[in-house]
Amino acid sequence: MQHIRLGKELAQTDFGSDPSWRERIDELTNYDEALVPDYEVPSPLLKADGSKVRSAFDWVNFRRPEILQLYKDEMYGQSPPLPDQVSYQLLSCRHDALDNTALRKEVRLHFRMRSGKAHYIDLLLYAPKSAAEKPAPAFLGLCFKGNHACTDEKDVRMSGARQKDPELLQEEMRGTQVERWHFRELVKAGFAGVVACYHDIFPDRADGWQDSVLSLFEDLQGFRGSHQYYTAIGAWAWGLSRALDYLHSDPWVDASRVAVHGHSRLGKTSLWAGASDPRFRIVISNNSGCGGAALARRMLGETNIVIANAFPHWFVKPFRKYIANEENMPFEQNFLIALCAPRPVAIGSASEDLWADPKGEFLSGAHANEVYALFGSEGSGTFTQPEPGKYHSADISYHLRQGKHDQTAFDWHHYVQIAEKYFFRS
Ligand code: GTR
Repeated sequence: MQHIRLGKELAQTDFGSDPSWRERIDELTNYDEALVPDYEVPSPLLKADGSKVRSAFDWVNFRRPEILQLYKDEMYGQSPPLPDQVSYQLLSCRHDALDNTALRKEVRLHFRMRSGKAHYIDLLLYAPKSAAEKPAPAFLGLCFKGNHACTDEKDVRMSGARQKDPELLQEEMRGTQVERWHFRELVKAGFAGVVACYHDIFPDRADGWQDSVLSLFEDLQGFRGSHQYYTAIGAWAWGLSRALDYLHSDPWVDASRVAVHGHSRLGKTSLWAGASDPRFRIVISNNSGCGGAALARRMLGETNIVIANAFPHWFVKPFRKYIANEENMPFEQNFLIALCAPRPVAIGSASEDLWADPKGEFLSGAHANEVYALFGSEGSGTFTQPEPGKYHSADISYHLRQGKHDQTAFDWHHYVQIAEKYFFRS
């Protein structure tokens, strides 16, 4: 297994800013199921002292906090504190949005510190017209290209400026990711849809620290790479929680029925947000892959050596000890799904997205079943990966869409079905 040997050889190398290592990614990557090493998926129920969790009480009060702490210390970082002051500013409001089928508002979340430091995040929110009388359940997620890319409405404010990428702020960017957001269909189905741009929380680059919300709490001038305690993924998840705080004050939204969703690196983020903040009632991971739903030990597609070097700001420094050392991680990504128990989790994969290891994404859900069982739930109820194109709906849902790495209408249909089941019918 050449890819594993090479990984071990290079494990101690900090690729830093040397771009030449990227040429070795192919050599470090395996896509062949036959070359998946023998691995054992650890049980989230097994405590550090070797004893086994036997009750939901034990899980909630002892084992769950232990795993959460492990993830904070070794992977996603600590949850940043609350700012000294939080306030909300209504930037715009329309009752005739999306061809007069929806309500729409833009809200700025202001964070201020006594030191004078300040940061803000802009939310774009669509809701069904009925939400004016009766608050609607919502889908909340972060986007890659600015709020203006998620809608075809031209008067939506641009966001994402903290990334300092002029391309994001060009008029041509408007409406380029409409399918990923599905706002018109969500509103028709009775849901609100809420988005913010992840760059506005932490600009997604190794030196994004000083422009991130984390600089409210620490002087990060000139800092780059991995931090001992904080991460970009942790900051993005924190931003989702602050957006949820806001939704509690918005009369159009029922904040007790919010599904958090995200695609790819933002799927890793939605899983971490859902795992660390139990107020999210449904947790959706779309093509989240390595560092998200995919089991690390399979080492199929992206692995720790690649992700930790390509995106050093996504994980804390201690995560580096698991580079080419997946088999010795004291946790596995089924633990991340288990942290959401017994809330519904939906995992979406794509058949051509081997980089994200669809089978590994499915299996992490199945290997969380034993934790769901403590709550009287079957979890996924199966260890057999559903056929491509079929929706498997359970407390841990799964589907394998035919096609590439993306979040499409096919994915959305499943997520909407699941939200209808849990938000409208139970
Ligand atoms: C890739 C990265 C993946 C995934 C993806 C994305 O470059 O290796 O882990 O997060 O980006 O976010 O689109």
